[in-house]
Amino acid sequence: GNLMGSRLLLALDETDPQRAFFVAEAAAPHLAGIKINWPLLMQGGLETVAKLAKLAPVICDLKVADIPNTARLIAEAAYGAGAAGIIAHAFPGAGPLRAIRDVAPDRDLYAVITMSHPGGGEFFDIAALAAVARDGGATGVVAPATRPKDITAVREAVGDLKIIAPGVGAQGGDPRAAITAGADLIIVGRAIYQADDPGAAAREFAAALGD
Ligand code: BMP
Repeated sequence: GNLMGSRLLLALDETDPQRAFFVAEAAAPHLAGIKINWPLLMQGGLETVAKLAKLAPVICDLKVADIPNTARLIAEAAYGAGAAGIIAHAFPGAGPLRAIRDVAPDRDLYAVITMSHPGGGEFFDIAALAAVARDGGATGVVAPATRPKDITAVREAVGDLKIIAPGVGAQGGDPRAAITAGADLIIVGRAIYQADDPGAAAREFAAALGD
């Protein structure tokens, strides 16, 4: 049994809002949260956040990478719509992260430390960006399930911040290896929302991640 609750975040990049809500409803009982990104937000609008928040906590993966004032305005919109968390890039520095944090000190802020695609680690300095995440008040970080060694390095650098790890399923990452390396939550998109039975797929991933 998994007494800690689900370790699974659904990356809901389904671009048809109706299909997205069907998937979210089917998967929700097995989820720690739903991550939405530009593809669904641009199709469904900001109201998508409030609708999904009725099913599970919503993380807005906006990959914010801007000056503090613009970051603040984006955060006001996303948290105001009901987001439980926002994902921002760390590379612009601690100032923009702090600006987001100040909008909603009781919600989550995740900073991207290094990315999951081939070559996605090339321009990201794990130690430096982990320090930015901490200075900026991030509550968590994003690190790649496709490179468990990087998750281990991120874990050493961020202490007890929450690590959420994309790259499982369609990108080839192994969920158990990511957890063993130090991830807290695993992010799965296509392998769930493109499945014939998204509810069953979510249940299987969640069960595989159980303690
Ligand atoms: P999928 O499981 O379909 O590959 O989806 C992964 C999700 O995680 C996507 O929403 C993607 O934008 C996001 N993501 C990622 O894949 N790698 C990163 O390094 C950072 C991400 O946010």
